Amino acid sequence: MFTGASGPLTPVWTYDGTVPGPMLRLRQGQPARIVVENGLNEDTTVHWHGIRLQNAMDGVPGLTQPPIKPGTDFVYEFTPPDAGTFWYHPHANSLVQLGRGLAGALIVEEAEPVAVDRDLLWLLQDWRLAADGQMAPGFGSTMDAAMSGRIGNIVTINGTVPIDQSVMAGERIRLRLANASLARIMALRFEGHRPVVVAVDGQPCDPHEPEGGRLILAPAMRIDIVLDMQGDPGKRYAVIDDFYDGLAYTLTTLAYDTASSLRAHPLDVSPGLPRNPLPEPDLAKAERQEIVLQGGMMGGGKLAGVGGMMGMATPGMNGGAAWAINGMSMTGDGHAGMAPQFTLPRGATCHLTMRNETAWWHPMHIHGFSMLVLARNGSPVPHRQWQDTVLLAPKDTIECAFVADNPGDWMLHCHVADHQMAGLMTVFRVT
Ligand SMILES: [Cu+2]
Repeated sequence: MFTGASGPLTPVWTYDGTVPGPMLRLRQGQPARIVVENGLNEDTTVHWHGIRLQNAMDGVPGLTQPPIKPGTDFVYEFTPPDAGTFWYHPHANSLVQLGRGLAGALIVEEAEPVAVDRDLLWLLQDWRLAADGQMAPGFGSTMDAAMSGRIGNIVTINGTVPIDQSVMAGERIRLRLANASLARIMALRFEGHRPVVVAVDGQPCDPHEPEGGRLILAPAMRIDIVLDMQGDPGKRYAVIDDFYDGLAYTLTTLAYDTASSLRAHPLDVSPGLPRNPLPEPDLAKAERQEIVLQGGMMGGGKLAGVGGMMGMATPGMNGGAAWAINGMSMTGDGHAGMAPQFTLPRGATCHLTMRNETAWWHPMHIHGFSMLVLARNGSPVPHRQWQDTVLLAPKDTIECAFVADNPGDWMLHCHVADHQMAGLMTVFRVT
């Protein structure tokens, strides 16, 4: 019942009976052991998105582990090196399994607690429901696959469509935003407030206000913000997502308690977070690699799929390839026999250029590593930022770097699930 007690029931797939799955809280540097039992009627795995862990625990079927068969289990054991906001989801038949609800948040707590009044998390999910509240059919349709992916018609926060978020004047909130949608890109604005970005994809950055006050959150990305609640007691302020032109909507509303402010003056303590132990790229000695994203429908833009496109030559027909990386289409989800696109010697710095030749947006996700983002379209990026999921606008070129310190075969793919399934996926090897 995403829309409240009176709304229709929507059958979903769950971890431990809830959507989203249970919020896992781990401690930085402390070993974790998580047993996954597969109660589905199909193979699954769990990918711990953004965690730099041993390859065998990365959860890609056929590449890093055998799939978890129905009625069997698999034990994931890893020690998270980085504190921050992460999430978990299946990496088998992802489009359907993630789209039907399998996702959860994973918080790795800092060794020393961060000084805020409240620590909140919004796990955002986007659903395409039919009028009767049932999951709309047509997962993997040709149209979705070759265009913007399966964008839905209802967005939930932690499993419900919320009307209000109760807040107190004067409090400082750490708000962890995680986009677990299949395809929806979001641009969030907090009316009357000035969010400060303190971490992206779990990795702390220099605290800064986002350009134009908009937080761009593509599928699989996380942004931690610090919000000083400077609104007036008793008032209400909208949180608006206006990424798609003409399709802005109010995601939720910050509803202030009528009590007077907790503080006479806003906190002047810097909201910065302690850095994680990421290896520093050595750009002077870097191995250069380039991946080129190709395919999709002509035209493009932020959103298409309604009218006008029928009758064109259609890539992605019958679940085939609609996309390619360097001329090669790896389709479906993780499977056996995925040959690496390139190989890096262990310890080398990789200078990776990603060039989007398509007319569509792609959040590119790297497994096992966090990448230092260097430049976008030739210009250095304004804030020193590490990301495991980097959003490329149509025709964008992004340069990043990372130290290949973790051996294994790792995936690099678009996190629009339809795009990944239809060919926007590759593998690289660290020996
Ligand atoms: Cu994509």
